[in-house]
Parts: sequence; structure tokens; C-alpha cells
Amino acid sequence: MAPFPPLCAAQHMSINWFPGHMSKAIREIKDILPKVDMIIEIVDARIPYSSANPVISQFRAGKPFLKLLSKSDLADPVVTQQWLAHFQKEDNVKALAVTTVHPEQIRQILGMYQSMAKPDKLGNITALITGIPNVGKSTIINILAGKVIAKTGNEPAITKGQQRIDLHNGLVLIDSPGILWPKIENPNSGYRLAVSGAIKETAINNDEVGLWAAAFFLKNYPELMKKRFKLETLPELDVEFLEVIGRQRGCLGSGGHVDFHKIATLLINEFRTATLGLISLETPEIAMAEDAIVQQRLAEKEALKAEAQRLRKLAFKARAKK
Ligand SMILES: Nc1nc2c(ncn2[C@@H]2O[C@H](COP(=O)(O)OP(=O)(O)OP(=O)(O)O)[C@@H](O)[C@H]2O)c(=O)[nH]1
Ligand SMILES: [Mg+2]
Repeated sequence: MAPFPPLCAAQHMSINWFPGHMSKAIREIKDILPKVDMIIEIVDARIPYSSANPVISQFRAGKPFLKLLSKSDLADPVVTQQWLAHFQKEDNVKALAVTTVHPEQIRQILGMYQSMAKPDKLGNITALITGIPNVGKSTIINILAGKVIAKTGNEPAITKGQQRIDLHNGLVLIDSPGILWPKIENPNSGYRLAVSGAIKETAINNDEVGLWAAAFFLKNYPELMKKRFKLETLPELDVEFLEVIGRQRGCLGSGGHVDFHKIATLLINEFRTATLGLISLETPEIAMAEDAIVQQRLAEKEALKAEAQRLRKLAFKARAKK
């Protein structure tokens, strides 16, 4: 996968979707953590870095951690293997790729959790299920329970409050609402979350997200694009690509011009259903390189803040002396 796209601030679509129930959900997760024996974080197999909660490692306090890469039926299998190898390197972390196409893979968890955590006095292991919106948390809980206990749906923010589910086999699950974080520091992660369907439609600009996706697919999955849109050669630019496939699909507006909103939405939807093929939006190598830049930018911002504070204090002292 090509190192794409660069972290370009000018291109940055800011995502402002942090509804009240999410900050409440984060508070509730902090409250329940001392009472849980292990954490199951569900990330999207197509974006395991961008869909991982950046603060969960701070909450974690060394508790056993199971990372489930969900919707793996939609992801590029080669990239999923790279991610599994990457996560297994971490201490006290197990990782598993799962999909509802193979519910038996999900049920493997029932044979794993006892070796990961110690039961409480009542013989139960309590696991917190956490993850971004629409990643499949409630679906996985229903498969583990063997019946429909938690409400599911193909849009973000279906689960609105915490729910305790006793499987009566030694495992107690805490379902929680999907959470994002107040600020998505990596602009590419913002796009990836938007393309994958984790962000409410009304909080994103599909034209911009579609352009990002078009550029990414052209660069990283050209053969799949040629096949899907029956093209022998591909245009070089994202806009041209949208223009060509927009005409092909009859996404036209007044005056016969391509309706970019329509074709962008169609492209995003075809990605979400894997109609375009099996596509992952990030590899461990790319994610780690981006993360290093993000961390450096954060450190620089912190240093600037500290310097501004130091200067304010000096000015305050100087005024007090006068
Ligand atoms: N293709 C595919 N779709 C899945 C898979 N797992 C879940 N889904 C679908 O993803 C959508 C979201 O599932 P939910 O279980 O409601 O997701 P959630 O994480 O509980 O979502 P919130 O409660 O909104 O945070 C549903 O339409 C599921 O059918 C999977 O492995 N593959
Ligand atoms: Mg849910």
C-alpha cells in the first residue's frame, strides 16, 4: 500500500460529531473499568488504527486486552494478517479477526476468555465491550449470547446506554455505546472513519469524503477499480475518476453535468458493502508512520502551550513587582 495520502492540513475536513451520549458513555466506561476483568476492544478490520480509541490504553491499567478486528469479510485479507501480527507483538494483548459470515470464529472467544483473566468470587469474568460506533459490538454480543439481546442497526449510535449481559456460562459482558473522541488528531483517520460508516451521515461532507476515497482507491487498488468500472485505463486524478464513473452510472445533474455528491455517495456505499472488492484503508506500516507525525505535532503543541504559560507567568510577576 502506498504511503497515502500525506497528512495535509489544507485538505483537512474537520469532523464534529461528539454527541452528549458519547461523553456520558466515556465517563461510564471510566467508572466501570475498576470492576471489569478484561477489555474487548472491537476495531474495524479495514481501519484497525483509525478505529482504535486513543485513550483506551490509558484506561486499560494492564488489564487483559482482546482486540477483535470486526467485519473482516469486507477487509483486504493480506492487510488483516499484517494487523494481527502487529497486535500480537503487544504485551498481554490477543487479537482475532472476526466476521458475522463465520459466527463460529466469534464463538472462539468463549473458549479463550478463561485463559486471559481471573474470575471473581462468584466465578464470573466480566468483560467490557468497547469500540467506535457501528463497528459491530452489539452484533458480536448477540452471537456470543446465542440470542438477540442487544439492539443492532446499520447506522452509528444505535446503542445509547451501557447494558450488562450475563451469559450464564461464567462470562458477563458490558455492552456500551460506540464512542469517538472529541478531536480526531489524524486527518486521514477522520476520512477513514467517515468512509467506513462510523460517523453519522449528517456530520460529514460526502463530496469531500468521496474525493478522498477516490484518490485512495486509484492509488492503492487500481486493479479493483478497473474491474468494477470496466475501465482499461484509469484517470490520474480523483476528480477525473469521479467524473468518468459518474457519467458511466448516470449520476448527472442539470445540464448533463456529473452530480459529484451522487457519485461520491455511490462510491462510498460500494466500498462499505465491499462491492468494489476487499479493501483496507491502512496498513500497520502506514498507520505507525502517520502516528509518529501526529505524536510529534501534539508534542510541539504542548511545548508551545507550556512556553506561552511560562511567558504569561513571567509577565504577571513583572507586573506584580512594579
Ligand atoms: N459485513 C459485515 N457487517 C457486520 C459485521 N458485524 C456487524 N455488521 C453490521 O454492522 C452494523 C452495525 O452493527 P451493530 O452491532 O449495531 O454495531 P455497534 O458497534 O453495536 O453500533 P453502535 O451501537 O451504534 O455503536 C449492522 O448492520 C451489522 O449487521 C460483519 O462481521 N460483517
Ligand atoms: Mg450497539
